Amino acid sequence: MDGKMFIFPKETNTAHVILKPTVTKPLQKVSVCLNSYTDLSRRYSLFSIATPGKDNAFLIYPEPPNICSIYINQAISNIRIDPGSLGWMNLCVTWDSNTGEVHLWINGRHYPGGVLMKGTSIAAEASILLGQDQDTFGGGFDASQSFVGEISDVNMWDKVLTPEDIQKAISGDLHGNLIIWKSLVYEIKGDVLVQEKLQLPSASSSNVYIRLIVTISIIPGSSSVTGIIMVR
Ligand SMILES: [Ca+2]
Repeated sequence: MDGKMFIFPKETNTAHVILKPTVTKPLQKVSVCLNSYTDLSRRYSLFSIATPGKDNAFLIYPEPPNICSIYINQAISNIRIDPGSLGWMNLCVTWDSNTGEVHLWINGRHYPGGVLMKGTSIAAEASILLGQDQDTFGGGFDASQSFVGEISDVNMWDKVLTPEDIQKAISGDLHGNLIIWKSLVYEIKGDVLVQEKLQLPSASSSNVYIRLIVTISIIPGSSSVTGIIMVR
């Protein structure tokens, strides 16, 4: 799926993508990163894992404008986020059973997610999907919780990413080991499209990220301009 994305064109209780991990095993540590775009103003499921008896074993559930809820084994953390974060997002969630700590990263900004379900694990038998919130194992969808928009660069690890790892994942330099976007194994159900990601013509062969930081300070009688340009 390198250079491609999933498009969920409309609100349904059917459209979803089933993701097949490379290995199935109980997870005591997990990280998930993805990019998404939506203009939904209601809450929606972004990434849903159900296990037998636990429909919200791992769920990323934004509630615009300023909440992103994370579920681990049915327990919920409502994380308050910058309202400007929604729309285009690159998002990572990490969870570590040893401490129970949840961390959320949106567009490079860190939001502590508190402590959830310390000492538990996410069961090996997992139904992992995009586009719908599961209320049963692999089903129980509700159109009013469905995703409408674009999702790409979905990766999942059986470890907790460090801030440096998060940066690499956002840049496309770190690939998942359980779900690997560039060699994604998936199954589309219902109305979901696969399309090329739109990129600038000059950036057709690789992803290019440009961050421009400019600070301007004006002292009476003189002025100085400092600019930092980071190009990858
Ligand atoms: Ca659910």
